[in-house]
Amino acid sequence: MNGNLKLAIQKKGRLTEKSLELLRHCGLDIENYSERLIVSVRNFPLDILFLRDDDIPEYVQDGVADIGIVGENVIYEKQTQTTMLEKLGFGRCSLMLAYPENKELKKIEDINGRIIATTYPRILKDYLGSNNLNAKIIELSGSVEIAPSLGVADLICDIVSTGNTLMMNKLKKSFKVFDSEAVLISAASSLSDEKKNDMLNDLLRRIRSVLTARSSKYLMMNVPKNSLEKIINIIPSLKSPTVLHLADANMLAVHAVIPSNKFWSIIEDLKAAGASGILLLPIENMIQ
Ligand code: PRT
Ligand code: ZN
Repeated sequence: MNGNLKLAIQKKGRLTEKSLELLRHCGLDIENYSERLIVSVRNFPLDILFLRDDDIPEYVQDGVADIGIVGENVIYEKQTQTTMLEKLGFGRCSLMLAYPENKELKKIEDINGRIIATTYPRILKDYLGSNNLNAKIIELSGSVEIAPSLGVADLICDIVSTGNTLMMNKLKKSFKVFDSEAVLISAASSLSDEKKNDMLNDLLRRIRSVLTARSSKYLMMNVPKNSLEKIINIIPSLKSPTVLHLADANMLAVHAVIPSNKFWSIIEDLKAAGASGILLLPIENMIQ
C-alpha cells in the first residue's frame, strides 16, 4: 500500500483511450501501460488499475479502487453501492429496444407477451416494470443483435451508438430505455482517508476544468465601433467580453468565451452586425 489514490479504468475497450486522454489533459504523466494491470502516474499520487469494465463498480464498492471510470449502463446493471462524482462527456450511447425491419411495433404496449434478448436484464426489467409492461427477458452474454434472426427472441434491448450494427442486422431501433455516458464513481461522496480525499478533490478540480474547457471556445473578431453594443448582445458569453482597441480608430477587437455549440447559430448574426475576421479557438484549460 503506497497511499496513492487508486483509479480503475477499462483495460481494453471503448472507454480506454478517452479515459487516458482525459487524465493526460489533467496534466497527468502516465507511464506506458501496455498489458500491465497497474501503472503509476509520475507527477501525481495516483495508481491506475486496468480492469474489465464490468468489474469496476464492484471493485470501487469494495474499496479495491477508490474511484473508477465506467459507463452508467454498467453501474445501473451491476446495482452496486457507488456514488457518481462527475459525468465525463464521452462514451455516450443509449440502451434501446430494436426489432426486425419487416415487423411493426407501433406502441410500446405491443411488446407485451414478446421475448426480448439483452445483456442488460436488470435495466430492462426495471423499464418494463415502471411502464407496466409484461415481456419475457432472455439474458445473453453477447451478440444480442443476431437473436431475432436465430428465432431466439422477437426484440432486442442493446446499446446503440451510430445505429450501424442494427442496420447491418436488419433491425430498427424503437423505444429508448436508458441514456448513458462515462462517469467517475467512488464508493461514497467523500473518501474516509483524508489524504486520499484531498488528492481526489485535486483530481476532480482538474477534471472539471478540462470538461468546462472542452465545452467552451474562445471567440475573437473585429467589429466596427458603432456596432459594439449590437455585437455584445448577440454573443452568448459566459462572462463580459473583452474589448480591445485596434490601430484603426473606427474598429475594435472583441474576445469572448462562448459555449462551443452556440457558434454556428450566432455566426450569421455577427456577420450581419459587421463582425469580420472571426476566429474560434479551442481552450486547453479553464479554471472557474
Ligand atoms: O472487455 P470489457 O468487458 O471491458 O468491454 P466490453 O466489451 O464490455 O465494453 P465495450 O468496450 O464494448 O464498451 C464499454 C462501454 O462503452 C459500454 O459499457 C458503454 O457504456 C460505452 N459504449 C458507447 C458502448 C457503445 N458506445 C457501443 N456502441 N458500448 C457498446 N457498444 C456496442 C453495442 O453493444 C453494439 O454491439 O456497439 C454496438 C453498437 O454500436 P453502433 O455504433 O453500431 O450503434
Ligand atoms: Zn464489459
